[in-house]
Amino acid sequence: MRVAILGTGALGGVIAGCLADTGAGLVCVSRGRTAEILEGGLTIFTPEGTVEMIPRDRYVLIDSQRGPLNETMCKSCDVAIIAGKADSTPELSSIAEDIVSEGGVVVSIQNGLGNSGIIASRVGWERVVGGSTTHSAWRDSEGGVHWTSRGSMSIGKMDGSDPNPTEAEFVSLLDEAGLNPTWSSDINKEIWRKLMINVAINPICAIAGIRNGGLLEIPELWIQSLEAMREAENVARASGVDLGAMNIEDYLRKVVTATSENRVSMLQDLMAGRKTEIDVICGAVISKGEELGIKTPRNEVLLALVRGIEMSQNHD
Ligand code: KPL
Repeated sequence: MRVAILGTGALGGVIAGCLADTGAGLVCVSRGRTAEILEGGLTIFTPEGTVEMIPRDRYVLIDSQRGPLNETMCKSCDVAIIAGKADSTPELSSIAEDIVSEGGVVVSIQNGLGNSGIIASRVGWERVVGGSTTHSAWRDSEGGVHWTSRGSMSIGKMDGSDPNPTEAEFVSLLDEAGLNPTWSSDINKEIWRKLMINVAINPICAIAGIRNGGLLEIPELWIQSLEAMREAENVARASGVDLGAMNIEDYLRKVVTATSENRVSMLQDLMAGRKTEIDVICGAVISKGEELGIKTPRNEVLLALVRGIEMSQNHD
């Protein structure tokens, strides 16, 4: 099976590194400085403290800034995994359309709502697989990927259908790679559960400039995180997402504890002067809430504060 990873940043790097230990053909798509770094191989610091070096000859590297795909790469992959930031989804979907074979599929494991719809507009819903992951990672300035906590991955069709043979083979491959995958018959629920976590952790840790574990040490912040999460939960339930009976405080505590040493992706973005994913996180909750007549004041404040910081760093 040949797999392309579109957006080989922190999480994409973890997936590439794990797949490198399997027999899969690997294509890493990146751009600019990240592509330059990948020219020298990929270094992964595992949660167990070992360092893995993935040699450059283990993957084909495509710098997406260097123009259209080489003809030999077109339709060459069975699966394209989109692992980039939400604002790169339109560009990465177009690359996915070119690189994936006729019977191939495109998997999104990104944060936020709405990525699947953008991908479907390029390749059709029947070829889109939604996803969500609790693996967490960050990348240092030399491009080293620090896999901070070993989690799991859920993937599934947005209509809840069973996996086709390519999708089933892909799940087995992720399993062989040690990425703890499961095929979900309700991936929309998994995407919303992850969104609730991102709403609770990302903006507050980014604004306060703290690691995830800091939320447990500062009760005033913990209360705000929980409130933001509750708003997202209300919107999810009103949208018809079957979250079942869940204790959101326990769930949040479990994730914060497992990722306590992490600098959340939004904090990493602000520290690097990059645009954040606030629009597809709090922004998505607010607009869904507006559609359904549900108020989301915490999310509004968090969105405004993060946008304010972005603007002070000269973003649009
Ligand atoms: O998804 C994450 C992120 O950093 O974006 C969490 C789960 C909050 C881990 O840090």
